[in-house]
Amino acid sequence: MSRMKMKLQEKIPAYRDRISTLVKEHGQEVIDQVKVFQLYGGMRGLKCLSTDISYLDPDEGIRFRGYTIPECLQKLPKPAGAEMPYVEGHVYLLLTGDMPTEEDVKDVAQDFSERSKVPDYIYKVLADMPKDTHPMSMFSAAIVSMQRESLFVKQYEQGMSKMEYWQPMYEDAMNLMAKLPEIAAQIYRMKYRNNVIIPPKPELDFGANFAHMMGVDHPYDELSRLYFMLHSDHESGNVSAHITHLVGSALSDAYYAFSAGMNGLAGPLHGLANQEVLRWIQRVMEKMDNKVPSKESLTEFVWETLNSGQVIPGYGHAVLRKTDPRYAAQRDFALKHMPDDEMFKLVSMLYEVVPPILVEQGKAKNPWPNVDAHSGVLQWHYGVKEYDFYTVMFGVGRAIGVLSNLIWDRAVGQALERPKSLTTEMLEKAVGIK
Ligand code: CMX
Repeated sequence: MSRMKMKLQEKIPAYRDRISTLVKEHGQEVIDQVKVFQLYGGMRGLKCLSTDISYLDPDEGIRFRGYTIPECLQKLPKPAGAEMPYVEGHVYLLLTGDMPTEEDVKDVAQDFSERSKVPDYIYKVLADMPKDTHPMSMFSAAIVSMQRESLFVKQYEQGMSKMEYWQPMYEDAMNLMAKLPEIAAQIYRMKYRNNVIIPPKPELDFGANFAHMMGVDHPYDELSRLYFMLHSDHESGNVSAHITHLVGSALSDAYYAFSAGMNGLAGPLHGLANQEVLRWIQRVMEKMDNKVPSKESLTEFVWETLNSGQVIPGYGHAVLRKTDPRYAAQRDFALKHMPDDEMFKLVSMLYEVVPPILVEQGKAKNPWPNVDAHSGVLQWHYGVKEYDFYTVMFGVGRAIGVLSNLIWDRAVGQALERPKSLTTEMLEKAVGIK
């Protein structure tokens, strides 16, 4: 058994006891109240989910198992001479809650490399899809096509105790995570590089192997490690995390649950915003004859977008009320590696121009940039210009968080999710409308 799985096996019983005490002794205590607007307003702010894997503070941003992004970047083990930590170490941290040692990380890396072979039939499925299929549809289809590999399903069919559910879920989740970099990179090469596939190098770490299969040189390996870590988790209420959890609550396996989560990530208000940002930036550049615009003309363009009833992609957030630290981490990377990039200069100018406009417009609760405002420009700089693909990379990162949550869901026996709905008439009566 891997060190990581052993660590989980040690931790799960005490955790189960903690939750069962909480529910048994305090199950009837009220922690939040539902307001009418929340029923129509996407349940915004409603405290009705629980996870210990990450927590999103509106002002501070995300903490992974209690660690801020700068703390993770500093404390997680790194490959020799590298700037960014191993993704494998971040997986260990999210899943177990403990900062990994070098040995722990090597063990996860070895485990991933043994699980990384993608079944050949996946490439047949992808090759048969129409050429104009969106890469996120290909990604989701590849994941759900592997559902027949699920160990959870096989063991469930044979009959298994509820206490054991987490074990095959762990196997499915790890098998899936290990295969995603190759699936993503091959979708890219199939679609945008004339189907010239670069075979994996299993001796490389998660991020470096992805960069290698994409065919992009250093420091794209560093960027990939950073990118996957930053996109891994954002507590439980965002669409991709919540769907994965919801579908998993029906005891659907990791393949069904995660592909459903990816279909949610593919929405323009969620993960697809990173492609929308690039599309929008391209429109600005085209309008300005591919030169960085003046602040005045950029201001005009931002207002034009707003006045035509569209959102400024990459700005605003359902929970955050300050600049997203994931944006800040990517900005630090750009300042170090590509300070003179024209598009980066434009992104920096947007950072100055957009927030005061959104404040003046007075609608968005958060005028500051989110993760998606910066990710595309870094990819573009290293030649990954096919922005339809960006959400797939978001998905590879997001897998780490949502699949870790799915393992814990089964470990603590999270129930089938089934909230209650009311009719409009009932609501009108409840508030006294006759
Ligand atoms: N540009 C223009 N208007 C915006 C805006 C933006 N970037 N962000 C919010 N608003 C508007 C909303 O559309 C809403 O308008 P209506 O009242 O007319 O419906 C109003 O401001 C209030 O919205 P909010 O409460 O501040 O934000 P929500 O929680 O409803 O939505 C989000 C959050 C992210 C969907 C929204 O800010 C948005 O559409 N941003 C642009 C898309 C984006 O960047 N998405 C990526 C988010 C990160 C991720 O999940 O990947």
